[in-house]
Amino acid sequence: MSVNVLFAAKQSDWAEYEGALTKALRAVDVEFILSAHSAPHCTPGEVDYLVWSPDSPVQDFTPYHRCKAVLSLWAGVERVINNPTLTQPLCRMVDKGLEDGMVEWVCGHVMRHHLGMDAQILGQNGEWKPHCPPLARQRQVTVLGLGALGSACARMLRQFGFDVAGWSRRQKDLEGITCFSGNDGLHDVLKRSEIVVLLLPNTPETENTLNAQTLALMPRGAFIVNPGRGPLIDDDALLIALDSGQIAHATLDVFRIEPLPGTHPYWTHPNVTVTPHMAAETRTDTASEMVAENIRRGETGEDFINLADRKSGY
Ligand code: NDP
Ligand code: OXD
Repeated sequence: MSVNVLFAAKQSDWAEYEGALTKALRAVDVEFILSAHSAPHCTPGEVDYLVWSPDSPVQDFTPYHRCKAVLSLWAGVERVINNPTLTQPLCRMVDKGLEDGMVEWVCGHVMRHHLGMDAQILGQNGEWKPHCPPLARQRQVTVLGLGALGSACARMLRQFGFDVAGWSRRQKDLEGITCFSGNDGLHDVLKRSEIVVLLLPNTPETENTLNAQTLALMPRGAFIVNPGRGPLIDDDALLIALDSGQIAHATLDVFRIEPLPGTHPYWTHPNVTVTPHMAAETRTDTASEMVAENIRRGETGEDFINLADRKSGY
C-alpha cells in the first residue's frame, strides 16, 4: 500500500520540492503518493505524513488523525511545538545543507569582527593606517548552543585556530572546545567571550539569555553574532550596551518580529548589522533526503530521527 505524503510547507516551494522529494522517496524504496496541500483531492484524514513549515496553510492538525509524523523543514520548532492540536510526533530539520550554510555565515561574520574588516571596507579617508589584528588563537570565541548547528560552527571556528568555548543545557565533551553548561557555566563562559555566537533554540528558558546582567559580564568591546532567534537577546539591554561601548557590534539575523519593522532602531544603529533571517536555508535536496529517511523509518517501525522534545521545547 502507498503512503500518502502531503507537502503542507510553504506552497510556493512545492515546485522545487516535488522533484526532490520524489527522488528521495524513490531512493528509500517507499511506495508513495505525494501531493501538495492545494491539490483538489487532498483529504486530511488519509494523510500519513505531513511535510510542514511555520508558513504552512496547516495550523490545525486535528483533521490529520491518521498522520504518523509531522516533518518540519525548519530546524527551530518554537512556532509549532506547543500547538495544542499537534498530537503526532514532530521531527525537526537537521540538514547538511543547513549546517554548511550556517557554518559559512557564522565564520564569515566572526572573521569580519575578528579582523576588524569594517575599518578597511567602510572607508579610510585617505589615511594609511595599518592595523595588525591578533591571530585567531589569541581570540576567545564562544558558541551558545552546541547542538547540530552550534557544534558544527564551534568545530570550524576551532579549525581556524580560535580559542573556542561552548555552552549547552547538558554538559558536552567536544574535542578542542572548552564546554560549559548550566547557569554558572553561562556566567563563566561569558566572562571569556570576546565574540559570542548564539545558536540556542527559542524556549522559555533561553529567552533573554543575553540581558543587562549577562552582557555586563562580557569583556568590554565584545561582539555578538545572533543567527539563533530574536528573543534570545533583550533588545533594550543590547541597545544600551552598544551605546555605552560595552558591546562593539552586533550582527543580527533574527528578531522578535520578522520582518524587522522599518522603524526599529537596529536598522539605523551604526554598530548593528541586520541580515534578513538568511543565515542558513534548508536545502531542498538534502532536506528531502532527511524527510524520506524518516518516512522510511516510520514504515519499517524504526524510531524517527531528530524528534523534537515537547518537554524541553526544542
Ligand atoms: P539543536 O536542538 O540541535 O541544539 C540546540 C542547542 O541549544 C543544544 O546544544 C541545547 O543543549 C542548547 N540549549 C537548549 N536549551 C538550552 C538552555 N536552556 N541552556 C543552555 N543550552 C540550551 O538545534 P540546532 O543546532 O539545529 O539549531 C539551533 C537554532 O538555530 C534553532 O533552534 C533555530 O532557532 C536557529 N536556526 C536559525 C536559522 C537561521 O537561518 N537564522 C536556520 C536554522 C536554525 P543540549 O545539547 O544540552 O540539548
Ligand atoms: C530554521 C530557520 O529554523 O530557518 O530552520 O530559522
